[in-house]
Amino acid sequence: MSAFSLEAYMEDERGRVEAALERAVAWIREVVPQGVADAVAHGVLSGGKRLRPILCVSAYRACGGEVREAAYDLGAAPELIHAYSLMHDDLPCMDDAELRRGQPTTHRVHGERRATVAGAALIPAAALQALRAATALGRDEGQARDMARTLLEAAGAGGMVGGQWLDLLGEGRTLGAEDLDALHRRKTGALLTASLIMGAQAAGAEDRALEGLERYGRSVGLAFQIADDILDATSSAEALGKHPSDEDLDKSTYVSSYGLAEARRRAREEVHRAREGLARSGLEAPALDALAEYIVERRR
Ligand code: GRG
Repeated sequence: MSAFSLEAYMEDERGRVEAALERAVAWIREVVPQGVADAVAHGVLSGGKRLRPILCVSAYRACGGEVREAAYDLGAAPELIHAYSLMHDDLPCMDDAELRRGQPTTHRVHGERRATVAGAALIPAAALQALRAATALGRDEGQARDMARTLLEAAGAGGMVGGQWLDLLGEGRTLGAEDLDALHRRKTGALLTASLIMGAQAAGAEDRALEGLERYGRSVGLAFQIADDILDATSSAEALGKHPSDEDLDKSTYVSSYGLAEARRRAREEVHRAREGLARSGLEAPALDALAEYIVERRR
């Protein structure tokens, strides 16, 4: 355990994830018109922590999967959904954001129409990416379909899109603890959890491992969002590379609802739960263990 270096692990994993995302964008370029493809490339290849693919491959590895290129191609699938969600979230009809990851947002560079079409193109592309990668990893048709379903359920109205809607409805209102948790379990937690489950499904994991990862994902998802709210409230737009902030948008956050100290306490509590959930499943997963800590300690 003590020999595990998360920093080295993440640097290595990010390199492989970037390569997979470049392969995915090259494939998308073959089928969509140039202007849209450029907007896709901007949204997908503009940096970011690449947490979803790293979680996916880490779960795959923890469940005994033999890591090869196709595992990163699988991890790219939830990242394509994530990229679309950020592109659409930044649009003038949503948060009207000008800055993301320290760079002008996709619609500011490529225009609103191209950013909208590029985001929409990424949804079926992500599903196809999951199916192709599952097949390349030796899963049969039914198993590949299950993996694509995991992704699409998390991305859809019962998951991220539903969470986004609750978020929009919450603007200008004070949300209670339960509403805040319900919103973020869908908006952020569902896709993070699906990334883990897809990795586990690709490795043919048993129910006990899947349940452990589900518990881990639920807690890590909440911890991630609380940390995001803390960063939003305590860092500048320059440091975060993101504008506008939640406060500018008049959104309820864990910090506005609980205060900074209690938000920090809750984030730590969720990390503890996540690690406990993992340990109970019997999975040997130093990377996932360390990632749970990273999720609340990160600076961006
Ligand atoms: C049209 C109702 C409707 C929905 C469309 C726009 C949308 C779907 C969903 C948006 C949901 C959303 C923005 C979720 C992201 C939440 C979040 C915490 C993002 C930041 O994730 P990080 O920190 O980002 O992993 P990086 O930049 O590191 O990739």
